[in-house]
Amino acid sequence: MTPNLTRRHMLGLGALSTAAALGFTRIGAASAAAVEPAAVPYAPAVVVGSGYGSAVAALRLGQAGVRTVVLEMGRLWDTPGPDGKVFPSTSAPDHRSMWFRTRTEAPLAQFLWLDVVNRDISPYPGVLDRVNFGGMSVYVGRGVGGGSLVNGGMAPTPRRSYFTEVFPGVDADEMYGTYYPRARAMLGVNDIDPAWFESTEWYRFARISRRHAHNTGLKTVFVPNVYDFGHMKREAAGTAPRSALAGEVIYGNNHGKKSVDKTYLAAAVGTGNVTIETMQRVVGVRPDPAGGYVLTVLTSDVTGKVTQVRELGCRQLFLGAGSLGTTEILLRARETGTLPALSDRVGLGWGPNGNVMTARANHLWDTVGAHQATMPALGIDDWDNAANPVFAEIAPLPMGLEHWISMYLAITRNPERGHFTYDAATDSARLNWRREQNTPAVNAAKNLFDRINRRNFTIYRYDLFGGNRAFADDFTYHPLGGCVLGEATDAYGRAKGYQGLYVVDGSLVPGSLGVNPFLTITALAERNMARILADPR
Ligand code: FAE
Repeated sequence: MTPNLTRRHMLGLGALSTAAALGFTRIGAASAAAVEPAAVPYAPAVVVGSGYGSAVAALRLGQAGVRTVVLEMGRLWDTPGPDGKVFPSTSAPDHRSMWFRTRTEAPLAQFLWLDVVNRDISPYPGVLDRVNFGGMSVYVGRGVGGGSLVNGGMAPTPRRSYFTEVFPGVDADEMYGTYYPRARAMLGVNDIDPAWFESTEWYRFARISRRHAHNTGLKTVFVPNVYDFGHMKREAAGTAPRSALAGEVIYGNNHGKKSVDKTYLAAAVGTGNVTIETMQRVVGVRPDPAGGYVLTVLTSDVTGKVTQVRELGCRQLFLGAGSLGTTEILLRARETGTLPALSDRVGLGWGPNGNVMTARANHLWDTVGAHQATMPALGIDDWDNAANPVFAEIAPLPMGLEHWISMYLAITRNPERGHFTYDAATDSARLNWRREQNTPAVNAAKNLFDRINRRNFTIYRYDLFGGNRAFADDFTYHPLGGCVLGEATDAYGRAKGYQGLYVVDGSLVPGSLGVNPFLTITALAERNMARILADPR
């Protein structure tokens, strides 16, 4: 098994593009000639969703010769719009930016307390969704590639000691020796050239924040990324089309970013065994009396209208719809009685990875630069501070003008957990998370940034997050848990109570990881798929 890009992989990428050009939502080849039940259309394996966990499952199934259908509720993102671009820019978002909205809901709602960030848009299956629950909003990606389409690309590896605490039942030697390196190679994780980082205007904002951290006696580390830093350098030199240097990130990157549609999923389609179908939302799962499962799938058009309700059978079902999506599918199945033997742990153990954003106002002489790359490359690493562990990424705020703002995404060790309940009236999963549950995260971030402010004679910005707040504690980019490994599933993601039913995504992670999660989600999926293929159960 070669983890790196192969010829088949490139063929797969071609297949993804050609299918999109044809406006075709089914991609790949049906090759198996096995005897299959006739009652409903059937695939030996179905993968729900197409983010990190799903992408790993699809590739490894395809390589094992298993004919696999991937069902994704969003669209395939590779057809340019009238502006010649696949994704809209962050400064001028249009219908492509958000999932069925009439107005964008950007994380940073204001500037100087003014609502100058968000825009009216027409409803469309756009690439970024914000799922609003009472005390917490969750940002997720929609489309072939899931969160990899919209995220900041940061791919740090968690402290081994914390990983062991979070996953006591997982062999850390195996993870750190085999699966993290495999995931990094497949995802195309790379490091910024330190010499370029020191000299380029595009990371001046990070160098200023680093100086203030160092003044405070804090350590900083470079954060690896899946954005191609070589491409970024060429963007700066004017020899490659701009994306990270053109303000693109949360509504998609038109260049430079290795999202999983360009890595794992392209390789999966390249095996000839994997088909990806878009605008397909899985809402129901029931056991097939003949063995395996029957899914209820809604097909929608770009207006959101359901154009077809159908059933699809499979022998093996891999759920990779993300923490919210997978948990909802299983919770609904358990509570409506289609899969009643699922564990009573389904729905539990959810957390926002201790996410809190904050911002500081710098002195006039500490300019952060009008030019800022959108991919963070540096973090303040105070995770070893036992009394107050924080890993704070130095985030850009690319507004095209000097604003003297230092922005951060702090990841803290918040022990609070939420849980999901099934709401029959809306047929959906409700997240039970009270706003106060983020107080430990805010306190930890405040402890760190109070020290930085004191030492550098600076203050917080109160104009960016609404409600005169210095800390944004009401949204997360890192939804984790809901079907926790070893609780709702066995030690490899096999759902308790049923055979041939697997969870492969971020819902396996119990609410906290100490760093950004996609590398770990990918590595864990690699580990679990290796076991599942050897021992399906
Ligand atoms: P995910 O990538 O969310 O994929 C789930 C897929 O399933 C999506 O494509 C859904 O549309 C689809 N789906 C959901 N329900 C259904 C259904 N019922 N039927 C069919 N399809 C369905 O899952 N993480 C990092 O490590 N580094 C970062 O720099 C970073 N930055 C982020 C920035 C933003 C703005 C956001 C939103 C997230 C960021 N994350 C980052 C988080 C990261 O993207 C996330 O942890 C992973 O994408 C989760 O991977 P999963 O495989 O769990």
